Amino acid sequence: MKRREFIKVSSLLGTSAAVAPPFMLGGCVTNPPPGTGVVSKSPTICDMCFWKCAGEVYKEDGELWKITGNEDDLHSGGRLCTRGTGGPGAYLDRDRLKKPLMRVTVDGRQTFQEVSWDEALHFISEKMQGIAASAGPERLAMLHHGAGGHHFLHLLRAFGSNSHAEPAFAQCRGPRDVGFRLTVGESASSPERTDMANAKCIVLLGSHIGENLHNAQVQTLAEAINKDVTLITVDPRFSVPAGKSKYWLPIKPGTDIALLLAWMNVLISEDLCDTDYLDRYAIGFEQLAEHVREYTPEWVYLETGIRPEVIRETARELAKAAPAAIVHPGRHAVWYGDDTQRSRAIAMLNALLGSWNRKGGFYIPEKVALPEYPIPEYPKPKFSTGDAYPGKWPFASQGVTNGVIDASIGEDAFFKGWLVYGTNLPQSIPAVKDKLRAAANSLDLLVVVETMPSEMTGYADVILPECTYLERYDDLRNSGERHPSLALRMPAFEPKYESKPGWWIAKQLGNRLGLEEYFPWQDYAEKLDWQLQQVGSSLEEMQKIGVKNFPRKYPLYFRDGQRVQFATPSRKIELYSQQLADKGFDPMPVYTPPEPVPSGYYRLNYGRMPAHTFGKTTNNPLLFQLAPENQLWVNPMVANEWSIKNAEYVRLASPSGAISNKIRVRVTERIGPDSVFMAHGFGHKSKRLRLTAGVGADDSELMSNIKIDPIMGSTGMRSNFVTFVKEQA
Ligand SMILES: Nc1nc2c(c(=O)[nH]1)N[C@H]1C(S)=C(S)[C@@H](COP(=O)(O)OP(=O)(O)OC[C@H]3O[C@@H](n4cnc5c(=O)[nH]c(N)nc54)[C@H](O)[C@@H]3O)O[C@H]1N2
Ligand SMILES: Nc1nc2c(c(=O)[nH]1)N[C@H]1C(S)=C(S)[C@@H](COP(=O)(O)OP(=O)(O)OC[C@H]3O[C@@H](n4cnc5c(=O)[nH]c(N)nc54)[C@H](O)[C@@H]3O)O[C@H]1N2
Ligand code: SF4
Ligand SMILES: [Mo]
Repeated sequence: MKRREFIKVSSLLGTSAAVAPPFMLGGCVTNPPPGTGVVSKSPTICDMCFWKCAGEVYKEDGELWKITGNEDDLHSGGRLCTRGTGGPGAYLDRDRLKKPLMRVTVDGRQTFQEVSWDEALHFISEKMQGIAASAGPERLAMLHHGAGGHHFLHLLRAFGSNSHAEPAFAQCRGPRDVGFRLTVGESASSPERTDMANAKCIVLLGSHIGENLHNAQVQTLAEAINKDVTLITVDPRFSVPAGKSKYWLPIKPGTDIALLLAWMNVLISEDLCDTDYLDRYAIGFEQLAEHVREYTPEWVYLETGIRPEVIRETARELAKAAPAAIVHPGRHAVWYGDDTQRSRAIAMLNALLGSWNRKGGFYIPEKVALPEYPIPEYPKPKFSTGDAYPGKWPFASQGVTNGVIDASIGEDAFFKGWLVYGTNLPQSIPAVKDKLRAAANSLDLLVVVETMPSEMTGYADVILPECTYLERYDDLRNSGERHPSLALRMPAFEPKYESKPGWWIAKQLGNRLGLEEYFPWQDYAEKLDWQLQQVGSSLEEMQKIGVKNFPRKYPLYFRDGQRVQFATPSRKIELYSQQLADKGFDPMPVYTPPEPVPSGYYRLNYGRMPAHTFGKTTNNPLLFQLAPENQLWVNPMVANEWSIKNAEYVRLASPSGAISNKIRVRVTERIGPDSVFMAHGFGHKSKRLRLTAGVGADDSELMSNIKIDPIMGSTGMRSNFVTFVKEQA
């Protein structure tokens, strides 16, 4: 077996002109001089994050001018966020991958060599066939994130495997979705099905909407604030929404379950629950009442630091507003390893308020009934992803990234090959680099499909350059939400360099693998047109309008007294979960105190910054100019103790000895003295990301103390501690 060295994707790639494009002045897209040129526009779906806002790409004389929101798009309120407006930077980035690259050994040293598409695809299909013949197609797994991954999932399934995992589950919203499913039988959806614009009271529990810039959510929260919603923000940090809240509850990190149980205690002991709703729809109320009896506001105060009268007052505010009350499910829910239980507590609290599927609480999402293009049935795989880690995480409803990675290490590893699409695992999974190296050494094939020379590409056998979202068709957007709609992403430009669209790459591989019948269309336009014709539209129409809104077929909320079957074993909302009890877990959430902060250390808090999406946009030339680096929030007392000045650079160290890149300090009262805070996505190591390489610190590399949720396998990341290593002058 060959050993793979980590290769820095280096100067093998050609460079393009070093001049800034004409519209890139001062970090934002500027208007061209009036009256010049011919302006045209075409529709797109933004890919600067995963929210999928519909936009319009404007060109002047065929040259990219700007991207704006599509005014008919209810999903985005017709507007793009800062990152969406910076989309041209993704297309123009000089550091983009330009040609397929293959790992070769030259003079005993491994390096990447430019190869033709033919050569790269031939190599991959031979290896895939080898894996299928020797071990079975199921031994090929996919790790992915983002809409474009669908083309490769289709290829994987046609090939005979359904083994896949994404960090959007185990490193993001997995525990939330599982917690809600265990309780109300459904997930909180993406986009989140919160009816914020109609809510009278909203609790944000560690969900920093405003810094977390999911577009429509920010707009509906702003709408609610304009209508005088009672906003309660529970966050140890004075976040953007905390500043707009009636109540800011600076909770002691890791104690949220105690607060949620105390709120339930108040609602039940003061008879403030929606008893009609509970009688009709829920089971386990008596057990819950008994369970939360000990979680009195007085007791919980000692754990959370939130005064008993504030706990009571906020519980009453929620009850007063109910059912137009939302305890927001959050999104990045992987905190302390008890995350499914915390998410369950959130779902249960919403049930006590009667807000699930009620106006001002949660709504029932609806999609357009869009038929799939007819293809033969996929072969039935002999194994599913979970068979690679039997007995672990019984409620994992999707593949678990860490499980797949662990099952790819060693001679006898379960998985023999990986397709990696649109995910930068070295940054998005803490404490994973040694494992990635070991997996890369064990696997027979490791393909990375990317637009940029990310850290992940350094582990590949073959790197395939995908063109950006502005140069390709992808699937129609058809998300379950308030207003069913379809949106089109189409190419505004020919793919630059030798990059290719994902659908083309998947189809080429399919053809080489004898799977032509799964790719019966000539190109993706043909497939999309067929689908659109089935719902009374056409590609031609969508190319003009970009977004088509459809009427709802079903009510947005439960009707009064409606009989409902929930998708749980009891067909009711399960306040008491027999499913969990049967597998040896607590049937109702139990609070366990978080690990204390070791002396001399600070809790590592992290989150989002408005101008960037993780590490995916930090090299974007437009967004780089807006926000070149992340900052470390430090409380003045702590700064004083360490003699650290505002704007000074420091390094951080973890208890296991990891040292971060240097990061600029922002001294602020908005963070307490027990924690520091930074935005995730910086501190890139790949030198070919020439703008962002080495700039700012990476929270992931400081995370050695991760807490895996035993229920569904997610990676709790908030239990990490750091201390300062001062830069020598
Ligand atoms: N330490 C830490 N870890 C985290 C988080 C955190 O806050 N802190 N957040 C977690 C969360 S919430 C999530 S959702 C995950 C996200 O984790 P990932 O999905 O891995 O996100 P990124 O790190 O942005 O990596 C996306 C990669 O896709 C590439 N890419 C961009 N556009 C395209 C395209 O059109 N085609 C292809 N093929 N590739 C493209 C980018 O260049 C980039 O390398 O990370 C999780 N991990
Ligand atoms: N601009 C921008 N927006 C984004 C993204 C992006 O990369 N950039 N990524 C998107 C994605 S994929 C996701 S998943 C979401 C994530 O967005 P969110 O779900 O909002 O989550 P986080 O980014 O983890 O930030 C959570 C907040 O939790 C607070 N916090 C920390 N510890 C605790 C605690 O113990 N208790 C409580 N109550 N609060 C705590 C932090 O101070 C922080 O303010 O953002 C999305 N939106
Ligand atoms: S929220 Fe912003 S970055 Fe995300 S899809 Fe919408 S406009 Fe693009
Ligand atoms: Mo996420």
